[in-house]
Amino acid sequence: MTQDSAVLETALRDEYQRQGFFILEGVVDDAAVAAIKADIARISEKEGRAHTYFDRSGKLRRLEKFTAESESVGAANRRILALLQDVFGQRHVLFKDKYNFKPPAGEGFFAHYDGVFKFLGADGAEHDGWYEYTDDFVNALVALDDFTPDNGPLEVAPWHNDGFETLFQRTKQNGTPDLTEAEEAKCNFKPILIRKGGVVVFSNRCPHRSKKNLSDASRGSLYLTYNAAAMGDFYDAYFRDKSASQNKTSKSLSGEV
Ligand SMILES: O=C(O)CCC(=O)C(=O)O
Repeated sequence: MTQDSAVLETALRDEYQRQGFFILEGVVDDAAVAAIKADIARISEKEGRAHTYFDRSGKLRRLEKFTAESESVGAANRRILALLQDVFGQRHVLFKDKYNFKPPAGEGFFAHYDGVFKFLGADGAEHDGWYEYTDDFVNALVALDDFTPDNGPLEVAPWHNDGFETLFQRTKQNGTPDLTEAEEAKCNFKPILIRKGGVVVFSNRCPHRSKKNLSDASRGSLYLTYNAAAMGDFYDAYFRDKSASQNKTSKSLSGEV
């Protein structure tokens, strides 16, 4: 590690501790972005694939659980793991992976935390969303297209650094992690206008949302979510439980149409 990179990593850690997120441009180069998009297109064409979600107008909205099927996503995952190690001084493991397509006119996402909901498991018992596994998650969003004011960029607010029950009380408590309108109105959201190849690292406790894509081009984003390796590896358990969940509400979240 050079002195310059050590200074940068300390600044990023301070920023994360203050507001729950930081932005880093130029993490993934253009060739790697193109390779990820090509792999995702290939995987999304697999007939009858599980972990594939459509929006209410039938547009492809999201793909999940694909890192093992893509060399390029695997490389991005390793790059992010190294970044988290440098910034937080701690080893992380992948908790979940998703790709949001956001085609032209594709739906936005209501303001929400990540993982703060209750679900009815296959055992018929109620479980605490992601907190069923552990209680601290870091998202890395890799922008695969430039985020512009028109294409429904991610908007992030400083984190609510509270535990599950306090966060849960601020949600609609309807099987999604969506915030109530009153709580959303209290947040100071910032649109993240990063360029393709940039990364936003943010806590699952940061309220975030996005609007519909009003541009005429798709806006792809890869989300890799991590937890500290010391807490365990929950990737397979998470996807097994998500598939078995008896919740009737959307498992890929919804937003304004
Ligand atoms: O990609 C977006 O527009 C926001 C996605 C989001 O908030 C989510 O998938 O949790």
